[in-house]
Order: sequence, then structure tokens, then C-alpha cells
Amino acid sequence: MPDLLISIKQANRSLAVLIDPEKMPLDAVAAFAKAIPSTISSLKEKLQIDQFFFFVGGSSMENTGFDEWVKELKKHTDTTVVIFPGSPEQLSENADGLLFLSLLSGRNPEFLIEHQVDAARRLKETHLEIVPTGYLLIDGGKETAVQCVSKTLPLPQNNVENIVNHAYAAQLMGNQLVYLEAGSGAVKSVATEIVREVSAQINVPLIVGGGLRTIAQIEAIYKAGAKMVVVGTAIEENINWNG
Ligand code: 1GP
Repeated sequence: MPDLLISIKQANRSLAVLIDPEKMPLDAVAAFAKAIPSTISSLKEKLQIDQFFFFVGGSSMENTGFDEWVKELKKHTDTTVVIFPGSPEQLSENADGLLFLSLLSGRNPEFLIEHQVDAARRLKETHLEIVPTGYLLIDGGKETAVQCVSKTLPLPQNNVENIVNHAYAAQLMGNQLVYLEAGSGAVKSVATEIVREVSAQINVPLIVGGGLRTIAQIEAIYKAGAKMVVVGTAIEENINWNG
């Protein structure tokens, strides 16, 4: 398995396609894995992407057949699969890596430390590459699943300094990645100005996701300094999405 964190640091542009197993039945996984490479190669060309990942996870606390689902995906793809967990139960040895998220924008202890403690013993025994990630929910213009499930408020986009301070604190706490999340299906993605300010102030790779639907938006996010962009809904709605 490639070293996930090193490869994110070394590549100029990484793109992750986010898939929520709750929204894709097991028997649809093979067809998805067969169809996605042509979408990926078109995006690769348009955006000069160096590498792709699948992020797998969802905000729902359910975990029906998560492991089996990941196993099915790995059976049909060579792409690195990274767990983007919504809960400690979303774990599978069939994946390659896991973002160990702390929702640092919020003040709910459950998402700051309790889930992490719950997962600790299982993670100690895993072969997965675990990457500590400071996860910041940014106001995306509507109530998103992360906000709803975590019962935390997003950081308003008009207070850039506050977002920068959260990101810098995330780095000081030892996080190896910082993730600016406008929330799945956000009406307003994270402003490029915010991406620029945050990426100038931290020296760990910056991930940006939520509400990204056009090539122009994604290009602007990379240009502003993001190392990785995450796209979910656009591809979920249309497997042939190409911006
Ligand atoms: C990943 O939640 C996002 O950061 C995905 O958002 O579904 O809006 O692309 P979309």
C-alpha cells in the first residue's frame, strides 16, 4: 500500500471521490467501480490531478455491513480506499487508510474525544494507515448532515481569522491534515479566500470539500492552496460527471 500521508504531501493535486455506503447498495458497487475510471480520467485531464482516492463513510451512525461493503469495493478497484468515518463503527480492515477525525470546529466532546477513545483499541490492532485530521465544519449555507449529527455549529465564513486560528490550532495539536468541510450538498462551498488564508498559515496538507460541482470551482480551490479536494454529491448524482 502506498504511504497515504506521504503521497498526499508529495502530489500537487489529489482528488477524493466520497462514497457513502448508505447511499450505494452493495450490489451497485461493482458497476460503480467499473464506470468511475472514465470519469476519473476525464477529471485528471481537466484538472491535472496527480492521484485519486476513494473516501468511504457517512454521517449517519448506522453501520450495516460497512466492512462487507468496503471489501466489495476493493474487490473491484485498485484505487486506495480511505475510511472517512462518521462513527467509530465505520471500520474495515479491507480499506487502506483512515482519517482519524476530530471535529475541532465544534464543542461537542463526543466528536472531539469520545468517539476517538471508543475506537482506540480497535485502531491499535489495525493495519490501516491512520492519519490524524483536524476536521473543521464551515458554514455551507444550509444545515448539513455533519451539523445535524454532531449537534455543532459550523464556523461562519465571514470570520476568516477564526477559521485560520482553528486550522493552526489543529496543526499545533499534531494533526497531519486539516480538512475544511462545507458539508455534503452545501449550497456555498468554502470560499477560495479562506482556502488561501488557511493554506498560507499551516504547513500540513489542506483538504477541502462540500458543495463542489464545477471544474472552475475546484480549479480555484487548488490554486488557492488545497492539496486535496473531495467530491461526493456531484458524482453520486451522475457517475459521468465531468464538471
Ligand atoms: C466531502 O462532504 C463533502 O468533504 C462532500 O461534499 O457531497 O457536496 O460533494 P459534496
